Amino acid sequence: MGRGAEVAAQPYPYNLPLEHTALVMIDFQRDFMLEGGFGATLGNDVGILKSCLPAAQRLLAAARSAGLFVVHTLEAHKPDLSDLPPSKLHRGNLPPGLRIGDDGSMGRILIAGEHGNGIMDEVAPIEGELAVHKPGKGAFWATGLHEKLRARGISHLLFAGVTTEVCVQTSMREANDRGYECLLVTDATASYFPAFKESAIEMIRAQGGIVGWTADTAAVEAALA
Ligand code: C5J
Repeated sequence: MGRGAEVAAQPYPYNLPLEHTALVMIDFQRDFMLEGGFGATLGNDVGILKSCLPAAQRLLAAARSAGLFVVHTLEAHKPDLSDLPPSKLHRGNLPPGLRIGDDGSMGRILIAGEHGNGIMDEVAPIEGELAVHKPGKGAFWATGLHEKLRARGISHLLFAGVTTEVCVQTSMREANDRGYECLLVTDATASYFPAFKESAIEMIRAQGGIVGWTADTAAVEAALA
């Protein structure tokens, strides 16, 4: 199986094979983390998400140093909205909020290629890393991500990103059902609702790790060093 590492995780230690592990950075986008984006238009206090950026930067650096494959996801729709179901377009009842595709202060809301839809500079992808546009909350719906990971022999996934209980948890559950061994890095993820973040963490690792493991960035750094 090659080189491995053990992370001090909950509910018990997590063993990862370095050549078969990827870091998945979920939706670290301006649309969720800054004023003028999708998150703000839904009525959320977006400032709270920035709390996870320092840990996410450290995690990304550790993964890059260890040679892990890195995936970045972006919740993004095509400019013609052909991948946007009416149910998603019309969800939300928070006037004067903007809808997906409308013009906002960072460009069209949640549309691929717009400035607001891009990844925060602090954790931006570099050459050789995979950036995946996803029209849904989960990273495996309509993206081809599973096939790309399988082609590289990836079996283990470390998850970070925003928001914990929506796109991160959905993606982790999708991955778990596809047979990946998943670990959520707890301080490298954030929610607009801190209580939801804590609940998601508990749900993931309950029942002997029914969705996967959890550990903080320091534990992952120690394992990858
Ligand atoms: C949401 C996400 N919350 N990235 N997206 O709509 O979690």
